Amino acid sequence: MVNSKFPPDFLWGGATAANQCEGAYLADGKGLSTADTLPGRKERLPFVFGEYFNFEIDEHKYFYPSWEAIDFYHHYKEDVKMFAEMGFKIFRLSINWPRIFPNGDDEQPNEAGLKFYDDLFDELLKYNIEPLVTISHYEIPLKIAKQYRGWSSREMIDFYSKYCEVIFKRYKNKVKYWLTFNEINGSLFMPLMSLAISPKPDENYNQLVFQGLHHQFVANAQANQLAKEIMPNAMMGIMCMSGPVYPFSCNPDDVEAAYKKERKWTYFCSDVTLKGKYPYYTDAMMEELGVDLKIEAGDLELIRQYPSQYLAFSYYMSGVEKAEDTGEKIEGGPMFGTANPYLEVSEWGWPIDPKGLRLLLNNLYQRYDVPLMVVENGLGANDKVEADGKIHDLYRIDYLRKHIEAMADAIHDGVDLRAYTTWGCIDLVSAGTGEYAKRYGFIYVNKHDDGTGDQSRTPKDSFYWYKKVIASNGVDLD
Ligand code: BGP
Repeated sequence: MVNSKFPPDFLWGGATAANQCEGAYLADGKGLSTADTLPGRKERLPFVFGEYFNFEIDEHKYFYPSWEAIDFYHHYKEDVKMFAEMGFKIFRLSINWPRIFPNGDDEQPNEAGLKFYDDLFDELLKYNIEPLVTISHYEIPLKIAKQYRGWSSREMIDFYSKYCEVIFKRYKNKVKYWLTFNEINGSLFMPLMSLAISPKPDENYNQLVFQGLHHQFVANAQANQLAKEIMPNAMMGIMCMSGPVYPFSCNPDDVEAAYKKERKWTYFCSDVTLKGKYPYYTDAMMEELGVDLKIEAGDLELIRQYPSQYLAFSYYMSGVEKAEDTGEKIEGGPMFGTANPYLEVSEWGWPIDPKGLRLLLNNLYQRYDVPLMVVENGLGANDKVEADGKIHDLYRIDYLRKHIEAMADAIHDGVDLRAYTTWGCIDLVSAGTGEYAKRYGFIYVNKHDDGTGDQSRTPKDSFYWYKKVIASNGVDLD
C-alpha cells in the first residue's frame, strides 16, 4: 500500500498469555503456577490490588478460571488457523514456566511441555506467523514461589536463568523475538502477579517490591547475556505497562506530582533495563520510598553490559495526577488516579485515550531511541451474541481504529514502531478480575463465568475488519 504510514514489514498481530488461555493446567506433567491459585469471577480483585494472599487453593470457596481457560492447549491449531485467516504476521504468547519446569527447581525439564511449544511454534511458522515469546507472564512455578517467597529471594535468578537456557537452546531456530518479563513495572502496584510477592499489612511494601525488581533486572541482564551466546540473532526486549500521566492542572504542584508519578511508574524499569544502569534519580527516589536496595558485587556491571534491545509495552490508558489527591478515583484500572473529564471510560472504568498513545510513543522513542512495539492494547467489553448469531462489536472497531490512527501519526512523527499485537486477540480470562465476561477478542469463545459454554469459536465483526486493516497495511480502517 503506497499511501500507508506503516512500514511494509510492519508486524500486525495479537497477544495472549499462557495462564489466561491455555487451560490444561495439569496436563502432560505441568506443575501448578501462581496463576492457577488465583480465584475468578472478580473474587481475585482484592488480592491483586493489595489484600494478603497465601497462594492456597480452596476449591469449595473459589472458582479457578486458569484451569480450563479457553483450552487453547487443545484448540491451538484451530485458533492459529483463524489468526492466519486474519493475516497475522506475529503472535505474542507466553511459555507457561511450570510446563517446562513443573516445580521450578527440577533437575531436568519436562519433555512433554517442551514439545507442546515446539508444535505450537511449528504451527505458527507454517502460516508465516512470527512468534513473539514472553518468558514470564504471571506463570511462576508455585513450588518455588512459595518456598522462596517469589522474587523477593535472589534464588529466583538462577531458576529463571536455567529455564531461559533450556528454552533458548530448544527454540533458537524458531523464535527470534523474546520478552523477558511481562509488564515488569506492573509489580509496583500488583506485586502478586509478576513477583509472586504479597506484602503483609505490617511489612515495608516498597522494600519488598524494589528488591524483587532488582532481582528481575539482574535476571533480565543474565537472560540477555545467555541469548547473545546461544542465539546471537535473537531480539531481546523488555515489556512495560505504559501510559502518560497528565497533571490535573497547570499548577506547578500538580505538574510536579504528575512528573514524579510518570517517572516512577512509566519510566523507572525501562530506564534501568534499556539504559543499562539505575537512573540518576534512583537514590533520591529510594530515600523517599524508604528502600535500602541490596545489590551484590557484579550486579550493576551485568546490567550495564546486557541491556534490552527493544521496548515492548502495553497501552490501555493514561493517568491524571493531582498534588493533593482529593479527586475522584478511577476504579479497576491499573493507572489509578484522578478521573479525566475529557475521556470516556470502558465498561470496566478504564479511560480511553488514543491521543495519549501518540504522545507516549514519542516520549518513549525520544527517551530510549530503540525500536518500539505495542504488544497489548484493546477494549475489554461484555460482548453479546445477537439474534442473528453474530457479535457486532462496532465499539471495539472504533476503539482500535483510533489507536491505529494514533500509531500511524507517531510513525509519521518519526517513531520507529515495529509491531502491534492487540491484547486477547481471542477471548480469554481477564488477568485483573479473573472473568471470562471481560472480552477483548476478534474471536468469540463460548465460555462463561458460570462454567457453561462449549468452547466453540466464532469470528466477531472486528475479525473481518482487522483482516482488512492488515491486508491494507493499516490504510483501510473503515
Ligand atoms: C495487562 C496484562 C495482561 C492482560 C491485560 C488486560 O496488565 O499483561 O495479562 O490481562 O492487562 O487486563 P485485564 O485482563 O485485567 O483486563
